[in-house]
Amino acid sequence: MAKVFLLLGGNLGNKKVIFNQALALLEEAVGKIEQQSAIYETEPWGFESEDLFWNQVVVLETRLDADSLLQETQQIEYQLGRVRHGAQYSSRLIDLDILFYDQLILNQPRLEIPHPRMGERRFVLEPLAEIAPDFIHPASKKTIAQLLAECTDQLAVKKLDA
Ligand code: PH2
Ligand code: MG
Ligand code: MG
Repeated sequence: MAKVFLLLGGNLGNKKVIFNQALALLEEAVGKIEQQSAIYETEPWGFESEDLFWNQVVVLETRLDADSLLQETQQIEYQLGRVRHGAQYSSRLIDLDILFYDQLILNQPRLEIPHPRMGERRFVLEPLAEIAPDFIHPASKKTIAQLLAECTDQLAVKKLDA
């Protein structure tokens, strides 16, 4: 079994309903959820929008290999109504990103693990540090707590009450 960290993100529609559906579909298609962070309300990173994001990190145990995991998460995104608008960042109902797959390092055009931009993104590091501050990033060998301490992203990341 592999331990995988996923990031949920979305800034359109009924986020509460969509996040609950995403978690249920992940448990069906990927594996048991072992840990989940609080939900964070976050300013859009890398593009302009009035619509704030919700972000959450979950840890699952899975029998899927990394490619199958990507297929399943994309399938869930489409099932929940995701449409892609080309290469630019844009508002979306749901995004499921693979942050870590055990200590695997993968650099394929279609799939990079660990997620290549997490160090620049407070909306990833805050929820990740809540549940796994001592997890070691397999490429940089830094802990999540260290990456968060070094992160210069100033965009607002606010933990919501459960
Ligand atoms: N995802 C992006 C681009 N910008 N900003 C926030 N706050 N949260 C996200 O999940 C997010 C983003 C690309 O996937
Ligand atoms: Mg993303
Ligand atoms: Mg994505």
